[in-house]
Amino acid sequence: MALAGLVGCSEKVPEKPNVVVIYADDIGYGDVGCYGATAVKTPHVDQLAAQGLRFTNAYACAATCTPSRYGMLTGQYPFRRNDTGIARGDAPMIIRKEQYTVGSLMQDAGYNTAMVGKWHLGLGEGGFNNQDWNGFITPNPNDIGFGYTYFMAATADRVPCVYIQDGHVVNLDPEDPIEVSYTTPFEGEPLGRTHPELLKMHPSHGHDMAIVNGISRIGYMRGGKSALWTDENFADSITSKAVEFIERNDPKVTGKPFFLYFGTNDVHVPRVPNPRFVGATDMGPRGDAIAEFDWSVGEILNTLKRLGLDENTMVILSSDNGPVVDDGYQDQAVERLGDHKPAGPLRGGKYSAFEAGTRLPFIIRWPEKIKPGISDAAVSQIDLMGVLAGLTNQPIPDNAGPDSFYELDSWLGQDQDGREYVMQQAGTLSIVEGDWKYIVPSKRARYSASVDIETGNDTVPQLYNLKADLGETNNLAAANPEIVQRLSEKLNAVKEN
Ligand code: NG6
Ligand code: CA
Repeated sequence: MALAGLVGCSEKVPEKPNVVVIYADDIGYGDVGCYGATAVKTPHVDQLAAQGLRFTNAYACAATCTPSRYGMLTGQYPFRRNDTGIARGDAPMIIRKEQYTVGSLMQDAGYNTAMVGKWHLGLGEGGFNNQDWNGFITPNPNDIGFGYTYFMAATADRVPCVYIQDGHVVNLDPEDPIEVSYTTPFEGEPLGRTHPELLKMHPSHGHDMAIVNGISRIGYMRGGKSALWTDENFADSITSKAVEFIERNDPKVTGKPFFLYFGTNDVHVPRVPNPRFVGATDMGPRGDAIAEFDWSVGEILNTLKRLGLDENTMVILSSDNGPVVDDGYQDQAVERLGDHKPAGPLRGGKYSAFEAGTRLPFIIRWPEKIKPGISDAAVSQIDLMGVLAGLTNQPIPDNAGPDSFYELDSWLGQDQDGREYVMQQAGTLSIVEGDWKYIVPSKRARYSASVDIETGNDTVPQLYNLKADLGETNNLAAANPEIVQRLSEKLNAVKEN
């Protein structure tokens, strides 16, 4: 059905659109203007929404980064494997070399492809204290469908604090090799916990190991001085690489469309926006990092416009998981939050099975095909592969993207219902179907004090009517055993599929 709409015989077959996925880190449902934020201005995100389709009911696969990205890029639920939790900075590559990704799909469909920014899905084969950062690191994202790559291995708060381009650490001096360990400090290297006087930003919990750029991180690291990043330049650096990729891959010159997966570091910790954005909000670094994110979005949109590519480029903007205020650094995020509601009307946050963990801003703009508006259709990032397959008319190999559906119609605003159900993963699994959400019972803690987030775990089944009770305050499970049973059976069927 979806395909017929695009390649119908009465219509001229349109040129395949370029596709840009802008993927924020830890930006919540209420963090940008078009979803209700007022304490920070996000004119570029808002413009994208005004010119495109803004979804109110869109989900990431999980409430943390690694599983969310795994699901979106492979089309396989992260809970199907036990090694998709938040990855260490030296984790071996999680997506296997032989796995099919959205990058592979787009290459097969004739696109030039790239991933720029945050990776956090492991690298190489050695892994776990055994990664060699000084040669060609393989396998890497170039092996799974991304023709050009420029990224950080994990997160800004995890070592090694270096950029990697096409498998090589950028600006590495061979005379000063990098050593990384996640278990043992290197002799003579100052640490956050032993030398707090060297820090310009102090941890609030964890993050007391290697010091890079006056900020202590997770993990130990030595060497690689010439390759170390400067947090203040992070957005500039990755945004310029993304812009250069678009410029180099202008289809008018290459004859091929492009696909860019751009993962920002904003607004993950440590939040150290460029001085240009310091003071952009009254909220301190977390608010200023949102302003910096918006700037990055603007740079991408301006580039598309300048090259005359904006009409036939599908821009998808979302986030990997919900918001957290104190995620481990004393950066004034709590003290200066004011009235800002990072999760908007939703309960929970990052790490949480409640809605704020996975329900996120989700905007798609494609002027040639999508009528601007708001969609309440249920959509999930797990469908990126299916949607891009439909969009490019490119078949997916049999075993690829097993959980990804051809939801092209809902992503283009032509179907107001969307997915029949949406699976979510936090400490436990949940399923949303229509107005109902069911959270599987779990013995895990109900509250995480360090981040001040309700995790959504409970030892009893939870059932919420999201239409009547978006804030998930009224557990209706006991009163509706048959709905609990139906959703629980559905969830198990998907899980065991
Ligand atoms: C947690 C970190 C947190 C953040 C998160 C991953 C501590 C105490 N907390 O373990 O700061 O890095 O992992 O975030 O170390 S994510 O968005 O990449 O999933
Ligand atoms: Ca994240």
